[in-house]
Amino acid sequence: MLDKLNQLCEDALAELKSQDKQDKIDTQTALDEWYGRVIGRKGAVTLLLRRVGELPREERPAFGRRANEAKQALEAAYEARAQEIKAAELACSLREGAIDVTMPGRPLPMGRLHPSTQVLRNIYDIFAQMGFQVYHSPEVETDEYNFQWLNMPPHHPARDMWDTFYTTQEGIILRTHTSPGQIRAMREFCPEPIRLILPGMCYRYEQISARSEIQFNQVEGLAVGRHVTLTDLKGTMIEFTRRLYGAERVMRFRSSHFPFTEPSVEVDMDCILCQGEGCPVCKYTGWLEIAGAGMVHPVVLRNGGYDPDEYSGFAFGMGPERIAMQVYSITDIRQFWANDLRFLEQF
Ligand code: FA5
Repeated sequence: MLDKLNQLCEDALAELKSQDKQDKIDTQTALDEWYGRVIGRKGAVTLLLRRVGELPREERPAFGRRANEAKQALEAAYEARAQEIKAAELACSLREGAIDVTMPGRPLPMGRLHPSTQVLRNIYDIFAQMGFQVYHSPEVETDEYNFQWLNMPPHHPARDMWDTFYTTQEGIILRTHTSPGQIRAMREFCPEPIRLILPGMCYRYEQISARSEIQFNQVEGLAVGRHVTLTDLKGTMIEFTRRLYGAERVMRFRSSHFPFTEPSVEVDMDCILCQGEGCPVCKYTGWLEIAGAGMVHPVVLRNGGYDPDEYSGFAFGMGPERIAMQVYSITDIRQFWANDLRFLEQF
């Protein structure tokens, strides 16, 4: 029985050390299987040890000693192999998960400001230097603010100038221009003097074309106080256009009509593309319109809370997308909301 024990022990250790590819014990699962088969509760060595009672009494102590030695040797061999397997697995996972720190990184796509936002911010900066604050008013408006208090009662023919998006709620519309903000600002600040710009989105139920969108930004300007004159409006517009387009560019006032200003003008710049010579963009006139403007109508001043005998004011409304089109020579306004990266990445 002692020989059998020695043989079992020798075979088990040899199996553990075997480098033969097929028999090699190189995973924890294979090692556990070996353990169960050799020294587990039903392992060959364990079963043999239980048969010690079959030996003659005098042989039992020697067998017992040898059995202990064998068991300890097998346990130690098991532990050593388990350590080797663990180290090999760690080395393998380090090798496979290795990071090549010399590899160039993946470029992160950087967002940027929309061209309309860039022009808007440019406009804010210029007017801020002239003492104008930014005032926001709602995009969803009432008929009163958008038309009536701007001197356009129901059925006034001038309403046709602004093709309107109506909502299912009576009297609630999408603002067609930023001018309703004039009334809101005046009512908030009256009787204080006012110097504001009112930027934001406007909506018109218009035929979409290269020059006209159904949604676009406007920047309204409003100055109210004692002795505000048309000269102040002209000086402000000249200063603004010089700062935006450069000192060499020419601006002109052309008489016009808006129900909420009297007198009313259109502000034109000499065409950036042909330098005033005449081209298809300026329809061979040499001029491009950038804003509507005028002196605030007495009725509008009164609707805002100011006495027109004491106070006067000027107002203007410009389209930043049209301005951006001139500055960057963009030929189609539809590009602004088309979400085409090939267009947006150019700014
Ligand atoms: C107005 O909207 C007046 N409220 C402007 C105003 C304000 C006049 C204060 C007097 C005093 P108008 O409809 O012309 O005016 O629009 C003003 C500017 O908005 C235009 O010069 C243009 O730059 C821009 N704009 C108008 N319609 C569109 C459109 N469909 N798409 C893009 N921009 C537009």
